[in-house]
Amino acid sequence: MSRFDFETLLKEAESFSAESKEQLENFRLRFLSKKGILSELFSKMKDVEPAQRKAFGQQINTLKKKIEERFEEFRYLYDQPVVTSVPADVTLPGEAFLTGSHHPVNLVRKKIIHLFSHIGFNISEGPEIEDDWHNFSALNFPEDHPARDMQDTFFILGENAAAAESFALRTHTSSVQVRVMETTKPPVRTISPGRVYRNEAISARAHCFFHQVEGLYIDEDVSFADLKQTLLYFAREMFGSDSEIRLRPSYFPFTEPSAEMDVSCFLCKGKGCNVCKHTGWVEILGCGMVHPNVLDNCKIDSTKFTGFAFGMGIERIAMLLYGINDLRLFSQNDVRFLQQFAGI
Ligand code: 2U9
Repeated sequence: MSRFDFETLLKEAESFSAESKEQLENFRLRFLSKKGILSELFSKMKDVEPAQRKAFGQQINTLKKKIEERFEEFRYLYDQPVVTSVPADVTLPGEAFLTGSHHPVNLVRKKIIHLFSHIGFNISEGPEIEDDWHNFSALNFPEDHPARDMQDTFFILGENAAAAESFALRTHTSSVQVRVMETTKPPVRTISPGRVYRNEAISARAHCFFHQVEGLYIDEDVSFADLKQTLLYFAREMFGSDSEIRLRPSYFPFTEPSAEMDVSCFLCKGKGCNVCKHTGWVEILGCGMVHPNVLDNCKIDSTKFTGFAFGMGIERIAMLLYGINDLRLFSQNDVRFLQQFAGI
């Protein structure tokens, strides 16, 4: 066999496998070294007839490619560092690494948004600094309502005394829904999540700001039965499919009739525990049929349209779901608190 029989050399390269580092080195010396076959082949190029030179060159290149490919394949295998240290103790505990976590208020807010979006509610947002009209008057708050008091609301006082009390930090996100009603023709089906402010002394049970989600549905023939069914859907998605709800009469200036909704205690299933104070029920939200005055204030014909509304505090729901007993934890940014929500 001629030393330069391309077919044979190519087959040799293709079938090459190194079972040791030495075998690989021999392969390198035979083909790739300065005195190796490839080098010799390249030096013969000049002796080949010009007409055959191109074909000859192509054959060398094909061979070279194959040889280098095989060499690299085994070099990778034998070039791995030799581990001389003691093998790792696989029984040692792994090294802990910190991952971020979602804030519980965000977890609950996202879940509420998600499940209302499934039944056709969109999301509306609005300003946190509100005028008196959107925060109070349009919502049928009488002029002497205690919520309008400096003791309950953070007013933003302008330099001009006459302008004083015309702006405040919103006390609920209903103000956003007033804006939606003013600019949208029914049907309106929207939820407004957001931060709200109340002039309260900070304690485990009260804070000067918290988060709400309010819902509003306005159309022809919207009834209290629609409200009940929507809230039952919400309770079962949020607290478990075996949840029941009950409505107790209440009062809000912006709804008539108004109610407070309890959900059957998802912790003790009615047996009685500290969370439900041994009643089997936990208060979750307020709701009602939108007061006709509110519809008229927003230029929606209250003889043609009706609507329901509801509102809930996100922190309250998070406290119930995750067993949190102090409102202040939500805004202290203590990583020991926040870390407990990693992976949820
Ligand atoms: C419009 C008309 C009516 C929203 C409603 C409640 C009842 C309610 C509280 C729950 C706990 C506030 O976070 S909380 O302190 N909310 O009880 N909210 S009905 O009613 C509306 C909303 C918008 C235009």
